Amino acid sequence: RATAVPPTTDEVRARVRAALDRVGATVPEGTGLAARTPITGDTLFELRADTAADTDAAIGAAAEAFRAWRTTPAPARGELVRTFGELLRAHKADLAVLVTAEAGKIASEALGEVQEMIDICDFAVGLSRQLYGRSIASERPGHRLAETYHPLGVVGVISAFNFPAAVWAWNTAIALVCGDAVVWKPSELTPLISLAASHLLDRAIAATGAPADVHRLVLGDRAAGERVVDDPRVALVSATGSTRMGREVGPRVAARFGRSLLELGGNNAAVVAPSADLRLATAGIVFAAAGTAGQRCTTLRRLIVHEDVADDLVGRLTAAYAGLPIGDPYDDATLVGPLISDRAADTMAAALEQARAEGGEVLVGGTRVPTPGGAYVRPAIVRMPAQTAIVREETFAPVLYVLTYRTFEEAVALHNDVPQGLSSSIFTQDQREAERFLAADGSDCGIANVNIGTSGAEIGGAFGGEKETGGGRESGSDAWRAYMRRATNTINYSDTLTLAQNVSFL
Ligand code: UN1
Repeated sequence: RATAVPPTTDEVRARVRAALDRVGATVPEGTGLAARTPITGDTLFELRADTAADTDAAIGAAAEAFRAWRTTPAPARGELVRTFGELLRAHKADLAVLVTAEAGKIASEALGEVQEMIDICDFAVGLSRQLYGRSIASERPGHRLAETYHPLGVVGVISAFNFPAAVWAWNTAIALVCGDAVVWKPSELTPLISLAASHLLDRAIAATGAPADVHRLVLGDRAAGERVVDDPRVALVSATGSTRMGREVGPRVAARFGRSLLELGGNNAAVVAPSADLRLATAGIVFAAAGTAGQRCTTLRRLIVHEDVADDLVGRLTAAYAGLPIGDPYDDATLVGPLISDRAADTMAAALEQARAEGGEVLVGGTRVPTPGGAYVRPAIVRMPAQTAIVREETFAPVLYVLTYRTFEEAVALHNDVPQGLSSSIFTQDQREAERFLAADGSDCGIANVNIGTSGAEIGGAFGGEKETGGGRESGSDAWRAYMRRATNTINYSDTLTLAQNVSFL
């Protein structure tokens, strides 16, 4: 399929400037950080990076703001998030322009990312009147047991390039209604969307009279993230990124008895059973595997298909892949934009080479689309003889490995036999099989779906995964509890002191 020619760097810069102007955000010009676009691979602006002292000061200011914020009534905190959500609605298109410029997402997915931000604000506003604790039956007469949820402190949010704004919003909207202050260290690959989103929150803070430092943005590289991770004033570190990053962050935060919430790698699979509706499965698989150019943590990376339907399904998938429009992510017709960097394209090429060495056959894609700049690749489907070493790894690019199975037990065993545990799905019309996939001895992931792909979760559910994915849960359901501290209260309203467990003393 003919590819849409990407715009020039000057064209991208002009769009970005206009979007930033409409939002009202200014770019701190200086040195230390380059805002780049994967659309052409070039630099858009040189920015001033925050120093170590700036980072420490931001954490200190947030800690100070927390002291006032924690006693602001939760529904009043919700008012800040409601106002922020309205600004997001008004600037949805502007933010999407920036997401496309820095992360390379196609237009509809960039708008979808901003929609997730709006949705989580709505959720958080409702939550601001529902931070419920339990009331518990006491074993003693004249006593009452209850639990109270209190604000936790400063939340450090470390976010990744691929969801440069939504994942921050999940954390921040919830943390703010929970009475926490937030220090945000975004990916150094996406400073402009961070500046814009943070500026809109600052506008909401000013409009509602919340403490100015209840949110602080820190722009910098890995060292800035490390300061957030190691600072004892940061009560919770919520970090999204690679398993390698999480392996460092988790123990460092634990060493100072801080809390961490980790959203790390995924190696998500779909099982396709003989009864599956293959038309629906094809659509679900193509979006999950090739959408966002394979750069979601929920991207479908492994297909475990019953041998009776494998040829039919693979035929449909290769045909769909051959027609995927690749190129300018601002063009509405494009479905696959650029990878984040040349390095990502090299990693993809190396993975395909290893897959071949391990007996794999590339059925479609895997090559680079020639463009003057930017890393545009054709999403690949690779048939594998077994779940070899490369299949067990997360390669952050559009590579879908196909494995076949004979029995359901074999499919589940293959499914769970990877180190990661984020998202999973089964395509089947057999209800027993669907339920077995969702049961205790079925999928071992934090997300398990039926007749829908692995990616594109709604914000209403808790988001996160097991094993090397890190165990954290963000976004909806009761994920808010991670952002608060729980106090258990025993109240004696009798005139006698009764000890628990029938202990007698004095
Ligand atoms: C991520 O890739 O880090 O479920 C988050 C999804 C999106 C979020 C992905 N709602 O694909």
